[in-house]
Amino acid sequence: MTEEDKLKRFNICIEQDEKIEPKDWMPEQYRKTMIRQISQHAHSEVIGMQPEGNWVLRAPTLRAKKILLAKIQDEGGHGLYLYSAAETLGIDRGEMIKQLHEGKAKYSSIFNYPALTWADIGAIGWLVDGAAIVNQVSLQRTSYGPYARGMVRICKEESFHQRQGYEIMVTMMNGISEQKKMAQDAMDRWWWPALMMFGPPDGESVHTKQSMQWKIKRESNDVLRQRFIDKTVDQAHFIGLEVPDKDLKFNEATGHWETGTINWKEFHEVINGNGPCNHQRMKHHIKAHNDGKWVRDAALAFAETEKNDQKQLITN
Ligand code: BYC
Repeated sequence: MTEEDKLKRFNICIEQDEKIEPKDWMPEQYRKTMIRQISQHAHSEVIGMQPEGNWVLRAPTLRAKKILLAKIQDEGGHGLYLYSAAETLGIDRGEMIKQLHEGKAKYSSIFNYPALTWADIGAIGWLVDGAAIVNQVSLQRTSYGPYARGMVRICKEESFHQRQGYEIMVTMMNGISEQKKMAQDAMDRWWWPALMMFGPPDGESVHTKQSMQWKIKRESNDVLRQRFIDKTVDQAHFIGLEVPDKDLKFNEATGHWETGTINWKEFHEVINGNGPCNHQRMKHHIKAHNDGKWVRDAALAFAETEKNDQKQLITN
């Protein structure tokens, strides 16, 4: 089959909403885009364990600690599914980690903000996982098979994460005035960064047009951001939280909440390495990776022994 025929077949597949699978032919740029997005998604899941890990030893009850531990473990698992999905495209996990450590691969801007109080754990679950679900429900229909299937499982777990976060916020808003203040303070600090998670506005998004044509992205950054805003503003008001936006208003004609302007200068600062915690997050990841080298070496040595034992068994 000529390259032209292969491209034709690929385009028909996309048009008919069939999944692209690892051994299928795909344009090199499609492969590169998928590796970029899936590996950045995987890095986000793993780096995202850090702000929450900060609170495991200070969770207010045993129940809260168990829930938080389970959630953090889930995030690690999501990272693993996603690294595996990216590996089906021909890149090695070690190479992806190297790109992260060298600053060549990004991870979500949101994880460069600190988790200062227990209410931040509520805000992360409710707002950060809430935003992630809106994005990931849409990605369940992405055109690359292994990524789409990974998203189905991840969304189920994110749904539990979002609810546990909202439960923390509800508890605090039903508490004493200090707890209410703490919950509002967390809302004030996490609201705008959560809106930035969806990426730059459509007019400035470099990858959206091509990614939508290939059905990698099924909806644009602004469409998903608006969906999150509409859901979340009502949830905030229901428990008595204020949205930190003096320009927020409900547009009766469109049925949507309209927000003030997002500080895109802050977003660019954060994704270019200058957020409040970028340095700390990378330093911690590099240290954990280096500290874990002996585990990887031991696992490889064990696999080698097993392989040799198998060989001997066959020759005997
Ligand atoms: N942060 O052309 P655009 C979680 C970059 S973790 C950093 O719109 P695209 C959780 C973008 O990469 C869930 N960078 O790009 C875990 C590009 O730069 P490069 C994380 C961002 O790809 C633990 C440039 O800006 N979810 O839930 O079409 C605890 C131009 O952007 C961001 C995912 O990773 C950002 N926010 O669209 C709790 C979802 N936004 O690569 C919770 C998967 C944009 O050219 N990813 N950039 O250097 C996606 O859906 C898409 O990649 C995005 C961006 C919507 C994020």
